[in-house]
Amino acid sequence: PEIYEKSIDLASQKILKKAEEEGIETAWDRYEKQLPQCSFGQLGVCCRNCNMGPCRIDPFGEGAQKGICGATADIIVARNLLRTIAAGAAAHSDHARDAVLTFKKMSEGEAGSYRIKDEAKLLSLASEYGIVSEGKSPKEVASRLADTLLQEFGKQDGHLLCTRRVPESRLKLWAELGIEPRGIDREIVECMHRTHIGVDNDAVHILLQGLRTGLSDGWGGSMIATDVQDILFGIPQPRRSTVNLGVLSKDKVNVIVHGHEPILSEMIVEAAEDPELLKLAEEMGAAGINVAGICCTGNETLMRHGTPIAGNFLQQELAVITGAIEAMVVDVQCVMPSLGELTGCYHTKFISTSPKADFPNTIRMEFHEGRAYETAKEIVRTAVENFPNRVLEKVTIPEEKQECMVGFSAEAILSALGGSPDPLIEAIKGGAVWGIGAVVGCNNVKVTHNYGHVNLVKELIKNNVLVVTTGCNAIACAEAGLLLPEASELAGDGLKAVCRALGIPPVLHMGSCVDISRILVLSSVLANYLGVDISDLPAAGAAPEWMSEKAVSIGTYVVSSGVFTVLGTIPAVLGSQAVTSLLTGGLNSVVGASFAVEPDPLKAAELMLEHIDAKRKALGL
Ligand code: BF8
Ligand code: SF4
Repeated sequence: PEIYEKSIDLASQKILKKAEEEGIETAWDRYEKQLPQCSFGQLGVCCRNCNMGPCRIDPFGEGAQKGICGATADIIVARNLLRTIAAGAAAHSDHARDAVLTFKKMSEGEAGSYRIKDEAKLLSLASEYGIVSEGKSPKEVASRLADTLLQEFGKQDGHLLCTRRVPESRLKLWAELGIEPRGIDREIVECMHRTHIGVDNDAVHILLQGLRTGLSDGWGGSMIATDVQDILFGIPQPRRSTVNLGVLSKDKVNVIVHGHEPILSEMIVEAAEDPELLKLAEEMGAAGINVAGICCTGNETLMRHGTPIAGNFLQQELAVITGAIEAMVVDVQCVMPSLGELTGCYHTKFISTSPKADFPNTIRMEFHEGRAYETAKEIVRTAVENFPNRVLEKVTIPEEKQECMVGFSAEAILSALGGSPDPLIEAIKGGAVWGIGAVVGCNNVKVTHNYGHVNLVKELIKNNVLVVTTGCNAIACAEAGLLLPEASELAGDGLKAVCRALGIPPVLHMGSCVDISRILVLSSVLANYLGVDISDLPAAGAAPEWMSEKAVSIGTYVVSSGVFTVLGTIPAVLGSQAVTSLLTGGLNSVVGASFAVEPDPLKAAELMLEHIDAKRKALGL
């Protein structure tokens, strides 16, 4: 494809051109080499769950219709989907576990670099979990809370406590369906068990476990991650920052934090302000130290400190190709292993930090809570000492950078509304805000980078739909200038007036992908305030360019929570008519919401608007 077909973003196009000129390979080149992609894989009808296989079902009905064990396309597709959900839920929830373990160690004085940043949130969360805080020190409360949260992972009986935030009607429905999540780890393990050869072999039965596992992520793991990170690092509040490759500095040391866990990136941001390292930077001839984020760890520091973001998922390689990065520091998730070879073409040091995640050609600097700040300083020092190795002839930093306004946690949104959801509810009732669109998710080389994100969101705000965003969609929107109050010029008259009155953008950045839990909380608040179920709200979700297993888990819990969701790239389920029609229709009569698949962002917006119209009508609006 031509460069403009790879990305709509000018900065990215410039660096793609540089890559071409330098003969550097990117994800787009590797995608081309994969074509045509395996159609059995695309349809989800290939099974490798035992060593009699691999088995595959002939989608045209001429060849094999059953695997060796007798599994049909329906069974194979459902089992594969369940494993995908399990992997996604595991990624979010294992991240959450590490946050809670850090929190626990902090409370015991074993993680000196961390402290309780938001005591009010600590106390309110503790009381939600039934922990009495009177007469206890904040650290004692934190310790008790950490123990309770850790039990949510390994719980052997009862259900997840987090789900008490859900409207009564929804909780009752889950209980009736038998999908109220139990222990977080338990749901994931049970998925692996059920998909072993000869266990669960009914597509519907398998998928119900998928819904339960998704819910254990959204209302469990992801929500715990968000809450604990807020206590440790603060609840995000509105602030301004800048995004895109142009945030890289030509005269400062550029340190990229890429991955997902603020446990690391928070420390790097702090270390970059250390006088000792700033002095060293000066000695190395640099004008300072510039930390910029990529992917969700970038979203975390953006939301809490206004640290700039260099790009979203498909810009990680491009950032290196600018030739301006001294260190690419990564932890877990969405980090391309290609960065190993790629950083070798430039002076960039590729530093891996998670005990769980190593990559080719990295410098290992394992990160442990006990000496978090010390390690962060060593990492930043490595970057600073690398500054003199920057090769000026190889450096191209695009001038494109865009201002944005971020930091819209549920708490911040409520306070922007004056402390109560009432003004938003009134705006929805009056029709100025026609509905709410939650647009989230990744980039995917199968579609033009940022095209789906930006066009879908623009179409929604044009139609007075207030958009909430997280993850790589949020970064795409920021790059397109949609996260500014001025972007309300692109909104319909109703939304424009509301944004002006409140001084907010028409697209609200709510955080990283685990922070989709903030969207869940917000929808619960609105539903409870109106006295309806989440599925009654004039709201719809979308993931226009999704690719990760985490996104599948997210889609599953969003739909199971009652929100219609449009996917922009096609999931590997079309090989089963039964599974496909359940996901895109049948689920409506089960959980009151379903999926749709629509690659064209304008048509996707239309589907969301139709859904919102129908919900408004049902509410008598
Ligand atoms: O957790 S949106 S590409 S970075 S998976 Fe990954 Fe997808 Fe981006 Fe954040 Ni979320
Ligand atoms: Fe084939 Fe069944 Fe084994 Fe899957 S579990 S590989 S369908 S025999």
